[in-house]
Amino acid sequence: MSESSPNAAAALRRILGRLSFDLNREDPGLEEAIGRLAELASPPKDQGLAVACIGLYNHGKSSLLNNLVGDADNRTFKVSDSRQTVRNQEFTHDGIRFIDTPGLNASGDDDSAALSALEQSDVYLFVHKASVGGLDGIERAVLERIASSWPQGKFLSRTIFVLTNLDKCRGQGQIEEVCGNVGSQLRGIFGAGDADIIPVSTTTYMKGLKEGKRLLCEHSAVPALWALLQGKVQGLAGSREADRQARVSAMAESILPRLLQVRERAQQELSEVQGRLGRRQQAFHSLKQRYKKLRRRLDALS
Ligand SMILES: Nc1nc2c(ncn2[C@@H]2O[C@H](COP(=O)(O)OP(=O)(O)OP(=O)(O)O)[C@@H](O)[C@H]2O)c(=O)[nH]1
Ligand SMILES: [Mg+2]
Repeated sequence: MSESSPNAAAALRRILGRLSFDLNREDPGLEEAIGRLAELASPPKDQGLAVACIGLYNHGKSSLLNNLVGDADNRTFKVSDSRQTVRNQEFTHDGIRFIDTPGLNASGDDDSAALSALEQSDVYLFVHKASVGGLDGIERAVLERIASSWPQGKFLSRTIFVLTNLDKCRGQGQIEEVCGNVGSQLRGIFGAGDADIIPVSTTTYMKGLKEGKRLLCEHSAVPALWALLQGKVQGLAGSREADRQARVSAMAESILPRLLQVRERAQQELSEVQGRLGRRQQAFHSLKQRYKKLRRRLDALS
């Protein structure tokens, strides 16, 4: 399969052009995977680098994005204690497109909005509430899904794990413990490589911004996160297109075998239908011959 990888997307398009039946009935989820591939293969033109923010609902994603776009009123991305963000929302600041997403697993198992935001983005912020401890089962399942379907290293090197609610942690001891736990959970999921993990307080930053208190802002660690994010964004700018193409190839390569199976089943069905048609044509032909014979006999009688 690997030798076909550069042409996998082209092969996929050729096969898709010939299929004309319900893909989902044949292979549930295939249609969605192809949709995500199509999005990735044709990104919106002339738009800046994108940063997507994902995480469980109510963990502080929208608050964090408001911090990063410098909105002291916390209004650009809607914030509330009940489930707030229900679809992806974008805002461009300082040349970066920030994408907010609905909380993971907030509506059953449908995390497709958040996962499609990842496909369209260059850098990811994975938000987790530090005060609840390590990553829970849902967060780990989403990360495992990403780890198994993305090229190795791609996700981890582009992601910053932001631990919010730093202000609610009981001292430095608890913060270090949570960072350590999350770090080892991530090593368990992604294998090698250390993740960027940074604890912040979005409420402290907001307060500092409103009251013009620089030290409070620094204490929130949001400026440190901003510097880390800028470094990642700048580091990626040059290799963006090559990275995207590598992702398209890898995704197409994982979809291609599934499509080939669907095509094989379709071909089997087609040859069965053709066989039935052939047998009917033969039966019709011999009926016609018998009719002609009978007709000749009748003509001879008259
Ligand atoms: N104390 C404290 N509260 C925070 C922090 N970050 C967010 N919050 C609060 O947590 C609640 C949820 O914040 P949101 O930013 O709306 O969370 P979200 O992840 O976007 O939530 P959904 O859009 O519903 O998925 C709000 O009441 C925020 O004020 C933080 O660092 N410290
Ligand atoms: Mg939100």
